[in-house]
Amino acid sequence: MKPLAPFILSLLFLTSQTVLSFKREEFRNCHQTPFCKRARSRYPGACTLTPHSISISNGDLTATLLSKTDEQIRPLILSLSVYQDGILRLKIDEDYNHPDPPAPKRRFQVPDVVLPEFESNKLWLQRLSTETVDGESSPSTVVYLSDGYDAVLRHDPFEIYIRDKKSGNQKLISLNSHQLFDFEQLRVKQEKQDSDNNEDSGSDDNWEERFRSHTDTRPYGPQSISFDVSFYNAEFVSGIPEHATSLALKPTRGPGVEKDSEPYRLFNLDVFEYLNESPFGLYGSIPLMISHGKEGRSAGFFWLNAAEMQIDVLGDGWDAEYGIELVKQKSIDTFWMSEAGIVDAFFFVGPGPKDVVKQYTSVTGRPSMPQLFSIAYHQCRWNYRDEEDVENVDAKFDEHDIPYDVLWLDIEHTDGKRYFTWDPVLFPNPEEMQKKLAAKGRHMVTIVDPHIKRDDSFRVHKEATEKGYYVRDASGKDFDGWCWPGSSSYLDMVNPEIRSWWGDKFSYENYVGSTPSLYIWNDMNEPSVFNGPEVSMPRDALHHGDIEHRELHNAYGYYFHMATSNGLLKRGVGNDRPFVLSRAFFPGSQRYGSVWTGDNTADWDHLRVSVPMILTLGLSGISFSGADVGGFFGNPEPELLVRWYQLGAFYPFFRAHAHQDTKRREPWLFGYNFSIYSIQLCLALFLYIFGHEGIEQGGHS
Ligand code: MIG
Repeated sequence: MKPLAPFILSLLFLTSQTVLSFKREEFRNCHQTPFCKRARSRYPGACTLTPHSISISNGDLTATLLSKTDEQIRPLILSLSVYQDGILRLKIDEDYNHPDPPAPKRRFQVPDVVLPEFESNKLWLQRLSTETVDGESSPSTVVYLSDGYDAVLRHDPFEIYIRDKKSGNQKLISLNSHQLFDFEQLRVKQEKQDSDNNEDSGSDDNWEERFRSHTDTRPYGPQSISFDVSFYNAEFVSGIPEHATSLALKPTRGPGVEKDSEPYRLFNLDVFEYLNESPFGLYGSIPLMISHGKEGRSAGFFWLNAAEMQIDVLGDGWDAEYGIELVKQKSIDTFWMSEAGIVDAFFFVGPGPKDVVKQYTSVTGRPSMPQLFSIAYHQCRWNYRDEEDVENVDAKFDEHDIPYDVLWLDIEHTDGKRYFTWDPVLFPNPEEMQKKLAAKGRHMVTIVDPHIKRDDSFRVHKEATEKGYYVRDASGKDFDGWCWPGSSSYLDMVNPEIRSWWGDKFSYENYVGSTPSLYIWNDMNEPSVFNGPEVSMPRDALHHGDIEHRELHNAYGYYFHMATSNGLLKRGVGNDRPFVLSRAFFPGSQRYGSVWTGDNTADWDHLRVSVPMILTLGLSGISFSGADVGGFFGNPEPELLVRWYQLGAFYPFFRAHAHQDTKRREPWLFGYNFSIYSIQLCLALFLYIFGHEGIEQGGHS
């Protein structure tokens, strides 16, 4: 060894230690998140709301919720709607007709997720019956849900539940059984209140909050919603992706759980080097939970809300510390907290897990049929350097007789991270490059991210600026954040006009150098903002219609994915199915393409956790997903890589990918070591192809 080697080695070790670590301090925990901290300190029994003026309107049950103790608060409007196949929808929102004080604006209700055709499944309620359930002192209003089930609104204490008529009216699933429900109403700051400094309104914490160097202004005060949901006779609960954790969700509160344990967080974030076995929020969010119990019995709960959410799974006996024995029937209790929005929740009766998924996807859509090529093997790397590199990699697959169908180009292929462009030196002939691949039946995928380089010579930026298409900061200027291209702005994709304009950018005419065999990859759409709070957009940024970013954060990536996917459909000519891979996701993303689990690591733990992550996505409607084969960060040892190929062959979306700092790892580069495993590799690929042919012939139902 040369004398320098140990030095370099230890240097490498040190840098890998600093690079390869999750930066916990960059992200908030529940305690640093005021709404989460407040909600978690609430006591069972605290909710004093009761329903009044219960009636039928437009085929729904409607009621007004009034507080028994606080006359100051505005009434809330509750509605219950019933849909075919045992689906109950609950909405609770402000009463916008209430005069004194009036709600200062409408809260955000997520559009474009529930399928328009779902409304035609509505069963128009004809009558309500009132009964006093055995052993209770207050009446309940009961409505028909399906032949097997009733939906019940108990008046006092206020509770909503579904009961199973066939099992002697046992509860199946319920909301607010522990009276943890809370709904913080919108307010505007009043000078007087501010100087009063009384407990309710005086504290400045209500109007802004700080995290590290960032200040988040809250012009409408705190506006969070929280409540408990119970799943009866359940053995475990799953769902609420995306977390790098087990399929059955472990309790986050209660006996035996560490005191400072975090709830499962749903907040789309660009998490660098995520941890295995963590409730930490990752790139996408689906607030759907599925319970599972004896005899294969399942039920589901879905809260359509795009604000930050935190969810506690409460361990058996969690309520003991409050000294109240509340529930007789065995249940798994959960506690849901969201920073903003409204209650728009769906209950699914099952009875099997498959039925729950079916019910959920009847609301949010079935997965779209993938392009046939996209269920084959994909070869990706950050980055294939230039056209020659592409040609060599492509040729090597043939030389070694390894099947592959798609070659990917990451951000370095662009001209200065201006998406829809090509680096003129490295990729001077993109059409020819794609045509060569296409001649062998292969496809190419290029990356298009949502941050737009603020450069007046870049047409996309120029148009977006002129048309006022960017998300604005709290002061009303185009939001300017730091990302790959440097100073960048972000398109306001919640606006359909902007989505349509974006879609046009994928025409062959606009995307110069693209051909019909080119498809798209959306990354960084949480959105990732390098210098923003928690590496994302400030919560007080403003969208179309004065929606605060905090209200729709988790849906931002969904809208970007949707706009891109519709853009590919628009370019026409045989492209009847889009293929767009997205990192961020939300309920409904399954309609627009596939997702992957982001920046995993080349270690055995990440290989293992990819399985529950992908299964959880599948249970949540996103059946077309995968993890980076080989692990994104770090260099896999040959056995890990081979095992990852073997597993990856069974991922619905099967793509090898690697960070730019890693060693090249195309499968033929491993010489003797790798060839020991190559028989297994061939077997894996064979099983994979065989499996997919089965799917192809079996067709789609
Ligand atoms: O911050 O485009 O997850 O797959 O290779 C890194 C470069 C940005 C993150 C993606 C990864 C991709 C990389 N991107």
